[in-house]
Amino acid sequence: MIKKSILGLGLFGIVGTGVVGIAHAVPDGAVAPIHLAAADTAETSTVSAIGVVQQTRPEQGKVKISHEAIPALDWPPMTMFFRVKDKAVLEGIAAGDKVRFELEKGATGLEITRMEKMAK
Ligand SMILES: [Cu+2]
Repeated sequence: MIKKSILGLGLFGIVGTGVVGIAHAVPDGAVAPIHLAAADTAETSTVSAIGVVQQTRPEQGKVKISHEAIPALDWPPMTMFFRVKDKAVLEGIAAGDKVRFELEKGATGLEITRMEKMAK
């Protein structure tokens, strides 16, 4: 089952209106700098998702994941690159791992802040 948690309502209000659609229009490998017209409040919104790692590029701070649907973002299942907040997030993670990860809205868009392996 997909577990999701949303801390705060900010993400809904900001990316729930189609901004994430832009992220998904980006070709494989590219990371779009998405400007989110966020409020001044330094509110943190976190979304959890599950997927299977396809490729890690720690030196680029990126990871390719076939993720399950993410209802909180209105995303269907797909394979895509995500940016990680810190390459340490990818430590111990390899292609083929099933992972649960957390997405946060950073200065330039969504990025993965945490990732943990799940039992297969
Ligand atoms: Cu996606």
